[in-house]
Amino acid sequence: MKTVLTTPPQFPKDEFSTRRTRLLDQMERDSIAIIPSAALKMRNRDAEFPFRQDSDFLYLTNFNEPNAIAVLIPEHEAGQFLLFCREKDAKTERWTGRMAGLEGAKTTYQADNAFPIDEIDTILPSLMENRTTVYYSMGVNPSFDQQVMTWISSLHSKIRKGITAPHALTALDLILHEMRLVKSEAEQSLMRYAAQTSVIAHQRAMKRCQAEAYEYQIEAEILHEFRQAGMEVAYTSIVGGGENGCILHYIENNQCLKAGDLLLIDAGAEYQGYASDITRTFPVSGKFSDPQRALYQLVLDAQAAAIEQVKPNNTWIEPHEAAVKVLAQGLLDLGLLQGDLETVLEEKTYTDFYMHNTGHWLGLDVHDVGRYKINETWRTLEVGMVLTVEPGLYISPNDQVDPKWWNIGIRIEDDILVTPDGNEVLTAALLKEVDEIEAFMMS
Ligand SMILES: [Mn+2]
Repeated sequence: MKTVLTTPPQFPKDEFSTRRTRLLDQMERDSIAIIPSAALKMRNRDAEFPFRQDSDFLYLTNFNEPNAIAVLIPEHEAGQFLLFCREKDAKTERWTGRMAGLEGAKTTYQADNAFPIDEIDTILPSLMENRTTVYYSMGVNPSFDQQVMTWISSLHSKIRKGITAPHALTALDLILHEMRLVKSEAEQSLMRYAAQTSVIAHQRAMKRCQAEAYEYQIEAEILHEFRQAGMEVAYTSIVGGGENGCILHYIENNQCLKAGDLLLIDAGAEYQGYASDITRTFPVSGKFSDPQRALYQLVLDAQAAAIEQVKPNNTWIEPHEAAVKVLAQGLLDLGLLQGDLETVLEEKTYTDFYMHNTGHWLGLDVHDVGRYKINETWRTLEVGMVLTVEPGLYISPNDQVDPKWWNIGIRIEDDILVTPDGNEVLTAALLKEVDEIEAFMMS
């Protein structure tokens, strides 16, 4: 059952310079873009969280260190791509690991020039001289907003020398996040590779699941495969048995699994920054009860209807609408909702059982960047976009509902790439049909 992993895909040599050129081409000629790296975050006292680079910064530079700032300046004599970073220092490297340094920034990361980050307050304002527009991600990090303002105002003292300071700030996201939304061939390969590892991890969890195991033990099976492949979690895994499967972002993962319950696992690996995001729900002891099977099949049908709608020129909302329609009709048929389909859809009474959207963009961030609407209208799906399709049903104990449905929580989630012919399910190798799951767990 275990799928053999192919060789890890690599970026073509010019992937990152191509991205920068595409961004530079879309910027105003007399502008400058400033992109800060992520900072190290403290976990407690003097212990840090593992470093995770900011996704915008990573997308443009592939430079995986904190305390760095990338600067893009169209047609500037000092170069179009400048990197401020930490200077190489043997003593620091002894304690905290290898650094690229200024030379590495130029040779390995193709910066036209590199400067010590400690000198940014003097060098960056001079690069902003006579530029009118500054692109950056405003309003995301208040201290960075403040820093940009400080750099600009430091130029005002030079105005009598004939220097002009920038007078327009523009959100970089408008260009950059549209670029990130459509994945290159190389990005698609990386996402396919991350997806493969997640498939193997979910198979392992399914195979090793049994009553009386703890949720964290099943989580450990998932993590085992991620780390075996050298990957990280793209987000904290959700491993929820029985009623915990009804808590959408349950991450305690500390309860004992009971025979007869379902187990919901939402977990995905991250490869070179690219996320995968899979949810499967299956019976702890390998066999669905009748109510579980009925609801599971309904969610599965809703997911199939939604995936069918993922194709170029359909809008973002069409997969969701398809899923909701199937779920609503099914809930009526099973007696969980009353009335007629039209009223249920109009009054959204299904939201008692299905209260989230059917998916999100997927990429360097698990809930990836990119607008869902443009000018108030749902946007059109394009080749190269990647999204999740993840309908679910969550039935909490409630007087209005037959107790046989209580505490059943189900979600089924796959990662879908929009292709010229429709779509490719990147996570298709992971089984999800009722018979397949039962046969696999019993074998
Ligand atoms: Mn998701």
